[in-house]
Amino acid sequence: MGLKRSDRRGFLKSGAVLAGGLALGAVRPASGQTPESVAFIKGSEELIAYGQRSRFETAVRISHGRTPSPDAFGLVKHVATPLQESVGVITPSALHYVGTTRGSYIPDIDPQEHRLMIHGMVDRPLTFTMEDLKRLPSVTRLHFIECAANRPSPTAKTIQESHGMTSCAEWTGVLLSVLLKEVGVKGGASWIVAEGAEEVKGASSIPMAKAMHDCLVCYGMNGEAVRPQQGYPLRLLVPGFEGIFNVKWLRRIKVVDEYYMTYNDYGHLRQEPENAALGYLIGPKSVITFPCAGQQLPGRGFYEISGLAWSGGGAIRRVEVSTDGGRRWTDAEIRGTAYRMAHTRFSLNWNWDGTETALLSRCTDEQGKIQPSRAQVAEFFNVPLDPSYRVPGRDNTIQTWRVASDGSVHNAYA
Ligand SMILES: Nc1nc2c(c(=O)[nH]1)N[C@H]1C(S)=C(S)[C@@H](COP(=O)(O)O)O[C@H]1N2
Ligand SMILES: [Mo]
Repeated sequence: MGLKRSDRRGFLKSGAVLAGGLALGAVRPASGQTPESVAFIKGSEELIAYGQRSRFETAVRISHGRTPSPDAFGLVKHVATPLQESVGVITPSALHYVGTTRGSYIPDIDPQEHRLMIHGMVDRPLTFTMEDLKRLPSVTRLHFIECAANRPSPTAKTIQESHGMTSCAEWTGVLLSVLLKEVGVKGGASWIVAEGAEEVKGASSIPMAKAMHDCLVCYGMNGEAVRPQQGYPLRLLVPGFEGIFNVKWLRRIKVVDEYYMTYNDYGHLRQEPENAALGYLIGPKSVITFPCAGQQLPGRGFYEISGLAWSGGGAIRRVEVSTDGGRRWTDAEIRGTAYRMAHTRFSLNWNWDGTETALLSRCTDEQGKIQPSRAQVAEFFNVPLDPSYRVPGRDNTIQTWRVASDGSVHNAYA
């Protein structure tokens, strides 16, 4: 049962209803920590020059699916973010998921040598250096990226396995429209093809309307240079579109008048009409990050349910949470500002009575689109719902976590 925000203080004060492990009122320093006994991290020149997290923080990325990263040849494939440890909405750069379409060696690019060429159906083909790009007006925006491989799955043991192929970062760069105006797009041009610098080129065809609207050519990520695994020194950001469009190690944009087949289309072509109908946009989608599969609740009592919601269709307007398997839904609180095409944190106060239950979340975006259940998608496409039914295109269906009476939390996929 959800509690209004104003109820929370009073609720926390009555320690009796809190989970056993949460000993409010026992006021003494933790495990004998006195000012004299606190251990210190020895200052090293490296740690002063470039910091790192505490050795007690252990969240790490894992290989996504069955392909290990790096593989026997040193290729990096898909790597998933530990969403179960996420707080706020920004994914630390070191934990940002990695998507490499065909597996890739991470290019080691000297920014001094790097160039971005824009050519094709343009008045003035141009080649930009990193210095050129940094002279132009910049924008900084919070945006998520999500891989099409990110989907609720019957075999996932943890949220990292089912939902870890999305991350959100603060991106800084130049609007692609600024560069396209600089080269002068010719009449009749309707697509761009963006290409990466690695051996498989990671190229994608993107509609001109999107390119002109809000695509970013990024050199900055979370306050520093884009990380090599994310496309250093330059990547394209196509807000709200499926991950594969966000071309990393960006070195070439060709302006064209039709969709170009690229290596990326292998496995991603929308041949089936139902798949094509779903378009390129992500979501709306949400998932509860605490409590989630793989976690263990210490006992009955108060918990803040917390999660992330995002949509390719714009800002998240509403998130509802059910703590009784989907019978009743309560509006969750949106934490902070809900930015367009960015992860948005939501929360709901919950008093767990210690009996088995199921937790679900569903979100609505600014277009009024509501995250569907698997049953609704199956009904829409008029196919029987069984556990083997695979949602076509990008799967943004509702994720259910089952809380067992011993406090263990599990993936409930049906
Ligand atoms: N050049 C290039 N760009 C690429 C890819 C690639 O393999 N090569 N992978 C794409 C895929 S499939 C995804 S999901 C996103 C992942 O971005 P990230 O690694 O920064 O999370 O990058 C896209 N851009
Ligand atoms: Mo991807």
